Amino acid sequence: MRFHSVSWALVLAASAARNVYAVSIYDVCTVSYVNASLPQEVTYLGTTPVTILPSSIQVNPVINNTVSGASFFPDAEFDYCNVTFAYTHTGRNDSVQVTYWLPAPTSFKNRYLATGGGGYAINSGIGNTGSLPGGVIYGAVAGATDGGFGSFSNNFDSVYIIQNGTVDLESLFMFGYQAIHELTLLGQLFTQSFFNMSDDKLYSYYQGCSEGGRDGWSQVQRFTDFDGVITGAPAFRFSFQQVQHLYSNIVQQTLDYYPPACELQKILNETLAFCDPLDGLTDGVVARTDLCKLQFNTSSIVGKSYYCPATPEFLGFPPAPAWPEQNGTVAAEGVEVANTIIDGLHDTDGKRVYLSYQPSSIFADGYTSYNTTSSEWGLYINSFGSEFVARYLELLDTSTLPNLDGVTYDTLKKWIIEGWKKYEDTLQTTWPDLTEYHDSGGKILHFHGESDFSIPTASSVRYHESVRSIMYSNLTYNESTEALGDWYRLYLVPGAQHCAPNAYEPNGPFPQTNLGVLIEWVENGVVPVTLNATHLAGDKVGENAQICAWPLRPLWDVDGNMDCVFDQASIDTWVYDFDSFKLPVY
Ligand SMILES: *[C@@H]1O[C@H](CO)[C@@H](O)[C@H](O)[C@H]1NC(C)=O
Ligand SMILES: *[C@@H]1O[C@H](CO)[C@@H](O)[C@H](O)[C@H]1NC(C)=O
Ligand SMILES: *[C@@H]1O[C@H](CO)[C@@H](O)[C@H](O)[C@H]1NC(C)=O
Ligand SMILES: *[C@@H]1O[C@H](CO)[C@@H](O)[C@H](O)[C@H]1NC(C)=O
Ligand SMILES: *[C@@H]1O[C@H](CO)[C@@H](O)[C@H](O)[C@H]1NC(C)=O
Ligand SMILES: *[C@@H]1O[C@H](CO)[C@@H](O)[C@H](O)[C@H]1NC(C)=O
Ligand SMILES: *[C@@H]1O[C@H](CO)[C@@H](O)[C@H](O)[C@H]1NC(C)=O
Ligand SMILES: *[C@@H]1O[C@H](CO)[C@@H](O)[C@H](O)[C@H]1NC(C)=O
Ligand SMILES: *[C@@H]1O[C@H](CO)[C@@H](O)[C@H](O)[C@H]1NC(C)=O
Ligand SMILES: *[C@@H]1O[C@H](CO)[C@@H](O)[C@H](O)[C@H]1NC(C)=O
Ligand SMILES: *[C@@H]1O[C@H](CO)[C@@H](O)[C@H](O)[C@H]1NC(C)=O
Ligand SMILES: *[C@@H]1O[C@H](CO)[C@@H](O)[C@H](O)[C@H]1NC(C)=O
Ligand SMILES: [Ca+2]
Repeated sequence: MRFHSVSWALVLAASAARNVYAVSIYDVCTVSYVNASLPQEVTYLGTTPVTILPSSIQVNPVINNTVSGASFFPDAEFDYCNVTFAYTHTGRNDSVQVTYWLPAPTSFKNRYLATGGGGYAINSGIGNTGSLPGGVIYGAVAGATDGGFGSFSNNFDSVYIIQNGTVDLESLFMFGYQAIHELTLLGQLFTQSFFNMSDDKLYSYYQGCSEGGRDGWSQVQRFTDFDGVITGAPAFRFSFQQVQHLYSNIVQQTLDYYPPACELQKILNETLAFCDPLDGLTDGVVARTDLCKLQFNTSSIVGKSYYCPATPEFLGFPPAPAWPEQNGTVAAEGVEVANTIIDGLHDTDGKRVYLSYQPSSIFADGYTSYNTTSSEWGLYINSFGSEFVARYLELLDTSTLPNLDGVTYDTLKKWIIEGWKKYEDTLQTTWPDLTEYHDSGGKILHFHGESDFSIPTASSVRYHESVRSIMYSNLTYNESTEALGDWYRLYLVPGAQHCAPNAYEPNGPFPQTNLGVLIEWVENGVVPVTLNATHLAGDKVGENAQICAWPLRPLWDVDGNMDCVFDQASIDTWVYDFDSFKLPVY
């Protein structure tokens, strides 16, 4: 009873602090009301003066909007006020467009959500398939920016090179971290003013995956804008991440063996079949890629026959060339290529330069192309890695390297170092001391698909370990893990691919309700001991699942119950010594 009355008092106090909005969306979703809610004079976003361009303001209510089938938020129907306008950096005469989706006044819950991009995009699109609905359905004003790159669909790579050798540094800093920071500070001002919040607490969140994950870290490492952030599969340690996309190509070139695409798919399928049950549950999901690394001897695949039908060129993600029908048996050279890819980049002295994908990931960087004239398999140059070297290192206005002639493992290392130095203060995004963010009370929910084929899962583990060891150097492993877990938690999502569920492991769950979980943590103190997830496909579609927090690993018993266990040998497979470098690599 006592408890009961105490919680009632808290509930009443909480609701008393919130505004009651009598107005309808039609009353306030107008150009004049939005205009009046925005700063009329030069305003400072942090230290940066900006001016809103009043003639740019566009506003319209959107009623009964429905969203469904998204990975990062549940299906929903909602109304929102669709606001778009531009501002200029005072004195620079540039133009940065932002868009904010505001919940109807009756649905607003004193929350703000900033969203980020993917690839070289700084937003995930500004329609229902982007990230903005994910905020509105939780009562948050949700914002996205065009970074000043010309339009919401123009990416950073289309504006960075003014002409060969001449770069636009302003756009680099905007992409690196500044645009999301400005989007956030402006969005907070606008939200408070639009909803007459006066002194009410506005909870601020960030959600993004891939480049959007890096965007999130770029903020946490520099600012204290947020109460909580969600960073999925971040594209950080940028030069390492981008150059490693070329590693699979260089493995093939070095070993002089270009596996037919179907041979690599057969190696993948055999890996999935052997490693699936190691986690205790035979469900087609490799929830323990670490046990897979420890126990699967891939030479058992040599000699197995494979078949694949012809497939047309695919220019989506990940891109693939046209492949003919393929029949054959797995060669020892094919297995060696696969093993070397998974082992990760070493220099010619045998010292480790970087880490790689987990077994169970498709070999997207290792795709090969078929020459119908010579009937031979050859390189299919990875587009991310190739663009990074051509555009961001060589500063050429092109998306591709013409070839990889003469490129060795040592060349990759050289490119990594060059990019590291060039972009250390903008794109690298691995600053490991998060004291200011932590002291401000901020929370971090970091997740990564365990079968990610585009950003190695171990890349996230490494950064989490860097933060743990830098911030808690005086504590034991267990003490520091516990202390860090109070505010920064990492989850590896079984079977998930890059920021999405995985057709190869359809029975894996996906953390669709991350923002709901983060809100519970920030606003109600509910620590996500395990991460809430949902089966979005497969045999258990619609069912709930829970995902273990690193360093604990999932293990199912004979009754099909999952435990999160501590397994030192498994953890060790995730930790790497980059002894090729004298400097620490966070
Ligand atoms: C916005 O407000 C300013 C100042 O009140 C006014 O001068 C301007 O005309 C308004 N613009 C629009 C588009 O309503
Ligand atoms: C939201 O506003 C933008 C800018 O005016 C417009 O292009 C877009 O079509 C609007 N979306 C909807 C659903 O009304
Ligand atoms: C929105 O849906 C409600 C309930 O179905 C309906 O009454 C209303 O007319 C719809 N409004 C618009 C603008 O479509
Ligand atoms: C600012 O930019 C606009 C549009 O790009 C251009 O018309 C104007 O001349 C510029 N003003 C200055 C002071 O450069
Ligand atoms: C904010 O206050 C103004 C002035 O009282 C009022 O016109 C407006 O409707 C209020 N806005 C909301 C969202 O309640
Ligand atoms: C691999 O497994 C998938 C089903 O997950 C199947 O469609 C494909 O044909 C298999 N590939 C080979 C080479 O056996
Ligand atoms: C894997 O199997 C091959 C062939 O049976 C054997 O030669 C090799 O030693 C095994 N490797 C390991 C690490 O056990
Ligand atoms: C590949 O094998 C299948 C049956 O396994 C057969 O139908 C097909 O003709 C073969 N294709 C080629 C190109 O050898
Ligand atoms: C395909 O092979 C032919 C014959 O060897 C060669 O002339 C041609 O350059 C090759 N094409 C590509 C794209 O490598
Ligand atoms: C810029 O470099 C690219 C790649 O080398 C080249 O194709 C292009 O012609 C160059 N542009 C100019 C204007 O020199
Ligand atoms: C370890 O360092 C942290 C942060 O500086 C400090 O709060 C804590 O008291 C220290 N713990 C011990 C056991 O010295
Ligand atoms: C957890 O996920 C289930 C669906 O699997 C959902 O119904 C529930 O609301 C989620 N919990 C939170 C806190 O979002
Ligand atoms: Ca399994």
